[in-house]
Amino acid sequence: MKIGITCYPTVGGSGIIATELGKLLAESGHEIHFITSSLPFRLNRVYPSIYYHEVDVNHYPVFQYPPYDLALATKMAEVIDREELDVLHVHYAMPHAICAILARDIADRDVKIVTTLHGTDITVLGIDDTFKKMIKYGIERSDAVTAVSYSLAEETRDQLGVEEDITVIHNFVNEQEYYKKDLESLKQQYGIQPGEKVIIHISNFRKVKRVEDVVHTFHKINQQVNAKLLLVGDGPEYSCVSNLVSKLDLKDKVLFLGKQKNISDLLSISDLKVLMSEKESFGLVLLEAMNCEVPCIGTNIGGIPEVIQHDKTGYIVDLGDIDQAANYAIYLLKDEDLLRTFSKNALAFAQSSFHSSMIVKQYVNLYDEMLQTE
Ligand code: GMT
Repeated sequence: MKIGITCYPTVGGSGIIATELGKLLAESGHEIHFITSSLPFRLNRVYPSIYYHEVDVNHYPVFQYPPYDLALATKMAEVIDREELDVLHVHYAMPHAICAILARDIADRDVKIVTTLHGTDITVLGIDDTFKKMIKYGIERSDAVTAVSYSLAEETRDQLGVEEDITVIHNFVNEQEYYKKDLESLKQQYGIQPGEKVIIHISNFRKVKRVEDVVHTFHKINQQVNAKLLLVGDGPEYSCVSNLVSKLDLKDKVLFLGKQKNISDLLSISDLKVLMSEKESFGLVLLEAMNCEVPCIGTNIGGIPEVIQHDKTGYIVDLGDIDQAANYAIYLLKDEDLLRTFSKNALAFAQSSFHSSMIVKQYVNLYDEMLQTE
């Protein structure tokens, strides 16, 4: 098949999924055309059957705002015709599905449009009446729609009144990259003492991630377990979080690592992952952790309970319940046997339910079904 892929190419779960999917599809013999505003950050080497078509937005002085969406639709239409695409798979309804629909109208040949919903377009934009109708239109005019969790599919139906089928295809990780490595020396380089436990949080520090809850949870854990907290990522809440760390006198215990590329190395030196988000359609970082044998504590929100098996691979707590999160963490971190069991369970669950080979097959089956129905 010849498959076009559009996503936000910068750091973020949806961009990672779109790019890794393209790479795996190319490995299994399909021809992939990325149509994006910049080179997807995970395309870090040459792949013979992957092509990249850059969307360039002209900054004519007459336009008050650069027309990115129209430039994208034009580029999509050009690629559909020139490369004879069978499928155009877009990640995010807003604006990518809308652009794809416009491109299909402009192009001379037909193409099947698959839209994958990742969360923010539904859980944030879907609440905004300005965009609601537009997002619904994008979903209804796609040939197939997928969501990364049952929770997101249900929320889409509830919020937008969409009646079309939404196929749930969970996220996956690149197992070649996410596995537990022996990196004791890295621990020493970070000043982590032997016997000290490592708790990790990775996010883009948006408000919805509630990183302050992570710090409060850690504060309680640290009163009973000798531990360090690794905070990975950067974003709007960074300075609030940093102030809180100082206020709680945790500066020696919390390491702010900023944006990092080799996340699996950091996960490999971690004992527990904490994600206290108030919105999370899936929580790809949890799956990354599980593949590196790290149990997780997460909130009872969105897709998180589909990823964490409570009392087996980690624990689920109510939103904002830092006491419960800390109690579970202390209980787990104090019991080496239980911690080892949870680590093994986490890896086993990731492999049995979210393995990339299974997930990619689900996308290919969907493309096949769509191409067979006229
Ligand atoms: O979480 C973010 O802020 C980034 C966002 C994105 O667009 O990459 O993540 C969303 O998509 C990921 C991949 O499907 C999911 O794992 C995240 O849970 C989802 N984020 C939210 O729903 C807030």
